[in-house]
Amino acid sequence: MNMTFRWYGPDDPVSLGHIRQIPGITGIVTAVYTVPVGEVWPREEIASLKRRAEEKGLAFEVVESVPVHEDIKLGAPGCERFIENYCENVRRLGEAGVKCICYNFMPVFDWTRSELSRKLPDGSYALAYDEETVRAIDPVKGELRLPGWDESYTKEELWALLQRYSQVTGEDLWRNLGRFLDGVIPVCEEAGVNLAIHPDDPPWPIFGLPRIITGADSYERLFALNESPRNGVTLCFGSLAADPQNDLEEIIRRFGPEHRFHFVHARNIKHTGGRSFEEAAHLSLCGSLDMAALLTALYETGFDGYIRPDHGRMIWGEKGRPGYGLYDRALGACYLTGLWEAISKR
Ligand code: CS2
Ligand code: MN
Repeated sequence: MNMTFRWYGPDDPVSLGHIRQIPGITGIVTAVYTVPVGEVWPREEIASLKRRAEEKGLAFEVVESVPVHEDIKLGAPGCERFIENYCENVRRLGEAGVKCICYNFMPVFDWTRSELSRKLPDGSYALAYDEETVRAIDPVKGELRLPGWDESYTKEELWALLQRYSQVTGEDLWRNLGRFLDGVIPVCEEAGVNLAIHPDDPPWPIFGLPRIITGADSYERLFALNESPRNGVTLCFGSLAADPQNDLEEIIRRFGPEHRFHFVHARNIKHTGGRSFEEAAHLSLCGSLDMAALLTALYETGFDGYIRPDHGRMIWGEKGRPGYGLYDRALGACYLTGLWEAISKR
């Protein structure tokens, strides 16, 4: 198990100097943020991330994310060019020593929350998802916006993109994911890089857009699409657990022995009724997940990949990127490292 920490690059208010002081962290998880989705990352930018990390004694072996261009997800004519660019990024990252690339296959929207700053009883602030609020939103009308939405699209662009998805079904997405993996996995094999798909967050269709990486059945189907162990998963506890029907411990025990969990996002959520939830501190006693049971299942199925604390609350007056402040994630990292030590020394 390698405990890592997400860093948003030189503009992140959390510095590498802070990260190196969190006990137990061996490396960072980051990305090149200056290149448009679908294009090739310059070697100098990759090298600069590696140099900065290593100067602070931290490894740079995990990228989150190399985003997948919408044309690939749509299976649009000409998307081969974007698949080829993706392959080139895999080669360049492999040459720089990266071992694991996280990505997702969610149409248009990445993680979705209705609140970025819900005040919890202890005075901390957390991200939250309210089912009714999200259901009432029609993104095409655009009069309502959700916090954290990708502001890189204008209203017109968003409308046009949603139009392109209007006939796309879950089956279409599976077919296009299969085509993407057929192109990229052979390059991962050569480059020594694991590809790790992040589950859809939340793991159900939103705004009429299909979502396919949602639970155990998805993993069964994903692994069958391409049998290489390079074709793996970022197991995000909080994303999958948002659907109370997902039994995470069962998922870990069932698929763990296949060694396709290359990266784990460990975070806790608290179910607040139906499919609503709020994000909690990492400790089991703060949320709905039994973190000790989940880490034990990982340990017992031979997990040897990367792990990181996922979203944290805002505590102690910190201001920063929602979910990605320093303090609560650092507490989470120490807790997870402590659990792992206790489990592995039994
Ligand atoms: C992350 C995702 O902040 C988060 O919730 O887990 O944004 C994740 O980086 C992407 O979905 C992976 O491509
Ligand atoms: Mn995650």
